[in-house]
Formats: sequence, C-alpha cells, structure tokens
Amino acid sequence: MLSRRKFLNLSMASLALTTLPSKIQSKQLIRNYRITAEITPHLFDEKGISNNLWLYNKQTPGPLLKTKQNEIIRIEFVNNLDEATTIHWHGIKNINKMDGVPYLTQNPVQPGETFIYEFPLKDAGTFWYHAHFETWKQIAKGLYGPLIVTNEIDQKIDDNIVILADDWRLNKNYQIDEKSFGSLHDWSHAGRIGNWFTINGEKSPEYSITKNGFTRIRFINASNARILSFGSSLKKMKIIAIDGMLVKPFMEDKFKLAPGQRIDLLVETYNLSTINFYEISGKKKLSAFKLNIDKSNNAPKKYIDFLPLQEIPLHTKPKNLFIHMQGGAMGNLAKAKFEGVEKNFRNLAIEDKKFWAFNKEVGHYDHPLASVRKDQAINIEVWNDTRWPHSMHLHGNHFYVQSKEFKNVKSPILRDTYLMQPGEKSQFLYIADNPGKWLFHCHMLEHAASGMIGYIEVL
Ligand SMILES: [Cu+2]
Repeated sequence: MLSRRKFLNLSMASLALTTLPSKIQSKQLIRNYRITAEITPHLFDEKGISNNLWLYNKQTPGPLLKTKQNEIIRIEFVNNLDEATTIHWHGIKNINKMDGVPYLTQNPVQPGETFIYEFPLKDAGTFWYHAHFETWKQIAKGLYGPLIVTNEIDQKIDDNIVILADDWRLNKNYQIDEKSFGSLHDWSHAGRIGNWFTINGEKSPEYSITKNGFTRIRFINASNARILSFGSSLKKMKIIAIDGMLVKPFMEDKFKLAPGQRIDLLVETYNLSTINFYEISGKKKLSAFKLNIDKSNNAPKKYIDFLPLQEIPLHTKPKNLFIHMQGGAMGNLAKAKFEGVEKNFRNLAIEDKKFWAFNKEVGHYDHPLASVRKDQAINIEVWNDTRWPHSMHLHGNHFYVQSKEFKNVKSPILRDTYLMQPGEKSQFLYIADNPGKWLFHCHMLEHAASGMIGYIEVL
C-alpha cells in the first residue's frame, strides 16, 4: 500500500503534466462531423421493430467519431427531435462551454435548432458522447455513440474494435418501455435495469481479427444503471487503458464496467481461432461477442511498448472537499434541503421525486458543491453512505483514485468515473487546471435525476 503522502506526491506530479492548452492553435487540423438526433426505427429482434428509439444519425450506436490526439473536432449538431437536448463528451478535458450540460454550460438545443460543438482533443483514448438533457430518458432511448482519439501507439495495432454495451428495457412489443420512465422504485433503488442486452446494437455480434496481431478492444458501458461485468474464453485479459487513460498493463480474469466507464484490452491472438466474450453480471452468463481470427490475414511480428505515466515528486497540499452521499431505499437520509427548503425523506420522495443528497442537499444541474481556484490541488473525499453502489463521474477532469475495483492493480489509477461500493470512502485527487463549472454526479442516471448531482466551479 502506498502511504498517503506518497500517493499525493505521485498523483499531483502526474496531473501537472495534463494541462489543457488555453486556446486552440490555428494550425491544428479540424475534423468535421455532422450529427442529427431523431426518432428512428430499429430491428432488435425479427419478431418486432422498435419504432420509438432516439438515435444519432439514425443508427445505434451513434456514428463513430474518430480523431487524432491534438486535433480539433467540430460537430454540427442538429436536433430533429421534438424535445430539447444537448451532447456531453464524456471523459474529454473539454472547454467548459462545450461540455453540454443544460442550464450550466449551455442553453438546451431546442427542436429544429443547430448547435456547433468544437474543441481540441488533448488526450488519446476511448471516450463517448451522449445526450445530457433528461439523460435518464434520452440515453435509455439510444442517444449515445463512441468517440475515439488515436495517437502513435495505435499505429501498431492491427485491429481496433469498439464494444459499446447497453442494457435496454423493452416491453413485450419490442418497444422502449416508456411506461416505466420515472419509476419511483428505479429512482430510489438501483436505477433503470434493462432486459435486452446489446453490443453495438446487436445480440452477440462477431468480428474478424488478424492472425498473430494486436487487437485493441475498447469497452464502453452506455447502460442507464447496470454494472456490467465481462469475462472471456481467455484465461486472463490484459487491461491497457482505463477511462481513456493508458495504465501500466495488468491482467484480470474478469472486470466490472459501471455506467459511463471504459476499459481497453489488448488481445494477442497467437494460435487461437476464436475468442468469446461474456457478460457475467447476472445469474445467467450472456454471450457478449465473438472474435474470429482470420488465418489468411497474418500480421508481421512487432512489439508494443506502453509508457507508464511519469512520476515526478510535487509538494502541493490539496484542498479537501467533502461529499457525504446519502439517500435511496433502506438509507439513512432523514431530511435534506431541496431548493432551499428542508423536507423529510418522505416528502422529498412524494412531492419532488428526490431520493438522494450530497451533504444533506438534494442536487440538480446548477447546484454548487464548491468553488476552487484554478490550478489548486483538490482532494474530493467521498463517502458512499448508502446501501447502493454508485458510479461517480466528474466532468472535464480525470482524478487519481486508489481503486478497489480490480484484483491486480494496487497503485492509484486515473479515472473520470469511479464505481463506489456501499459504505466505501475514497479520495479523488486532481489539479483543478480546467476553468469552468464541472458537474459531479452519479452516472446511474436515475440517481443523478433524483438528487445525486452538483458542480464544482474552478475560478
Ligand atoms: Cu448512484
């Protein structure tokens, strides 16, 4: 175990290297995309077409946005829905006004309106984008897609496979179950858990990969609330990146993937002919996807070197912020403040549909948690004092956390979304080098909608 002091030194040092450039340089290449949001029919199953999905560019997942590190992405976004929406770029150290949080960083994009999102990609890695307006409904209806930023490491990779997993809730007619949107039970318990598991919109797809090659598999969990868990026919899986950030590679026989999180694996095929991946969070092991090794396509031998993060001692005393998470079913939240009024738990539930609080205050998009000065080292001390796990996400920043999520990694890792177990206390360490209002919330979307949300302002 690292001592606390050593942990802080290590964390602050590495973070100091990841400052966002203050302005976009004109020589940077701009990648242009156009994205629309619209009602789109989709065939999940031969027995019936789902005709109430909301998708980007009429496809699920939304289009793969691909850029190189240090390029600029420019997305012309058109809202063809009949409700307002916004897009959040999950995991990107974004410019605050491009972060996509309605009422906090931008006005909602109204039906028929166009909004231009334009920002530099400072980090290479696996990211995703999704709707951030009534997120619990808009993501459940399909408004999300992958955003992949590559760099020189990816040139040595033979095959890149994005695995965007979702846990839909369909009714017996194969439509998105709209009746249960806003279910008080979901909002106060584990969130909206689905009954129809897909990888890239399909059941158990298959992909072909190069023999003797390197395959990078980029897992993204777009579920509203289900904590996915993946296993495979490989004895061990090599994890090379977490939430978009490279890690010193380590092996696990299975791994969890909470809503919003990403994990990248590096698979070396050797003499195998197929590799099967399974989703193993439920009672029944589900076939997730299959890789078929194409023996006619033989990659030349090569070696990939992953540079670990630099460690330079840095002596900064962080500012401590305290987040005491309470609420939910079987919880200990007797009363909390909502919009300035203190109410007991029962009244919050009945009158306001609120169940969760940070520091005895029920949050919303423009609920301030703290104000800190730019470049201040921050230590968010989070206590999950509830009976439920929570997938805690900080916008616009990655933080160091002594993760308890893996068996075989002991040192602090960089995450933007950390899965906290009931009762767990943890510390999220980062340098607040990105000015603006950054949302901090549970990525179990029903929890965020019913109070587990607020923002940290960096001045
Ligand atoms: Cu939660």
